[in-house]
Amino acid sequence: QFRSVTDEGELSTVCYRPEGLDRLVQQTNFSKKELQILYRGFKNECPSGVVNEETFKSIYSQFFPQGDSSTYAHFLFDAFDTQNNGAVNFEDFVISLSIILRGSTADKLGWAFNLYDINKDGCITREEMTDIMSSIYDMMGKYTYPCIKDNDAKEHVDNFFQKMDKNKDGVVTIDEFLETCQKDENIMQSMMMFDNVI
Ligand SMILES: *[C@@H]1O[C@H](CO)[C@@H](O)[C@H](O)[C@H]1NC(C)=O
Ligand SMILES: [Ca+2]
Ligand SMILES: [Ca+2]
Repeated sequence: QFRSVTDEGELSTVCYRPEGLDRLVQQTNFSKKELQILYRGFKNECPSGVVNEETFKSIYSQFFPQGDSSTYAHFLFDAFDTQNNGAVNFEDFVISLSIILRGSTADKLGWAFNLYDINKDGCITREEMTDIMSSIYDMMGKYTYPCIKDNDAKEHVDNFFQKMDKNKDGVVTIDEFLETCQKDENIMQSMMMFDNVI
């Protein structure tokens, strides 16, 4: 629902610390008005002012009722939880959202890399990519995509490493990832990147 903020032409009166809001106008590519609308939605969903992993899981299960989205929601939460403290506040949330919706291509790719790098050590391993792919397949559900077999996840991962792992050392670094993705835009689509599922 956050995608349509720009279409939502109504003005809102929200109680938000003006200094915080001005700082977010600088840090993100959202206008003050968009931030106010986002903040109202955020407070509505999460009156406590922070989102935890359970909230992510519950939101994703509503969007993907036919599958099991809990593992993907867990990975996604970790990517939003940049301070790694189990809670995503409004600032964390809109900074990621701004990158995803309004960032440059390199920004978006950097965000996706961080999502796939499950243990956040700076490289994507085959195991990490397999876990991500499986979580996406689980989320989509076997009934919606009956032709998906377990083998497809492995094929996706093989394909990913063949294209990305330039020096063949078994891991994909951010440099390898950016270089390959920026040369070949179709990779983004074929890898089922987050555009489809966030
Ligand atoms: C805002 O957009 C510009 C241009 O696309 C980009 O370079 C910048 O990184 C973006 N910032 C955020 C936080 O998304
Ligand atoms: Ca890693
Ligand atoms: Ca490599």
